[in-house]
Amino acid sequence: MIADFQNWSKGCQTRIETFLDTRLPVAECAPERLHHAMRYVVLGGGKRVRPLLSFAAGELGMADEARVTTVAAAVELIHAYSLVHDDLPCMDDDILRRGKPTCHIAYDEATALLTGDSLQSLAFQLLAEQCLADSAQIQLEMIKQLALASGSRGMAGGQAVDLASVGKTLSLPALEFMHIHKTGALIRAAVMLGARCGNRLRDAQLNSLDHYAKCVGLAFQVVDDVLDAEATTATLGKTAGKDADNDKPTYVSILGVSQARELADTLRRDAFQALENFGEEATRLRQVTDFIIQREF
Ligand code: GRG
Repeated sequence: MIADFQNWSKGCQTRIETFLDTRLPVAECAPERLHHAMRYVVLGGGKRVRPLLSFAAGELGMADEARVTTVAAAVELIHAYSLVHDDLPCMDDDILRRGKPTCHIAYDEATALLTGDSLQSLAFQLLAEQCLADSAQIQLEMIKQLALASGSRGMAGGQAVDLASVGKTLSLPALEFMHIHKTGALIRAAVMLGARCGNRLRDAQLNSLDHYAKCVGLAFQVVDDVLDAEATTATLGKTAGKDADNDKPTYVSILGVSQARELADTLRRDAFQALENFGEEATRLRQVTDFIIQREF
């Protein structure tokens, strides 16, 4: 079973890497420095958790693999852009990402800003230039969903709350609100866009899947907080212990490590429950959920 998941996830990771490699502008094309930086931050790193979720949800929705590859790549580009901007001195100010110097360290701040901007634009270009759903209306809804998930009512909004909460004590619901937006919205989009490339799922099933995605998004963040507190910089490929150093409220600062781990398990159970009306066709989603909960980096 584990070997089967490893083979499947390797296949997905190779597919997404090859697709991104061909869709990112070549480094030799002007402006060379910007294109080089875009390729530097996107290619050859990261766990590709969001693409794995899109592929697993795509299998559930019986979606065409080429369509899912495109939406998975678009979501990963938005994620990569968010990491580049998050690492800037005006935000988290970090020097290490995916085991190598952050974009503004390897290049410069202006290039990092433009790299993030360009990755975000490329994501929407990919979604607009190919047929990804059975109707133009569904495809437009998918594009809107990614825009909402990325913007002020999604990831960027969550980041704004995060920056404003440094040095403050947050209640658990306030922390949850922040993460549902900052991390959860994009994870939810990864799942829903993957499923909506196909046409198998009815509205009630899409609602169950959306609930699953919300639970997984939150679980992802709870585990991220635990890893930040417990893992090493070498294992994570990014600076460990940043949350405590920056005096940021986290699940670990509010609950402690062991209760935070219990919360991750509860969210895993809730996620599995949301999938209970699905059969074997949701096996990949269950496996990706466990990969997210059990990951060590
Ligand atoms: C700058 C608009 C804007 C948003 C930034 C997502 C985010 C918001 C910042 C990232 C900072 C951070 C470490 C958030 C915690 C959760 C998270 C997104 C971790 C990194 O994601 P992984 O573990 O990374 O999927 P890889 O490198 O594996 O892709």
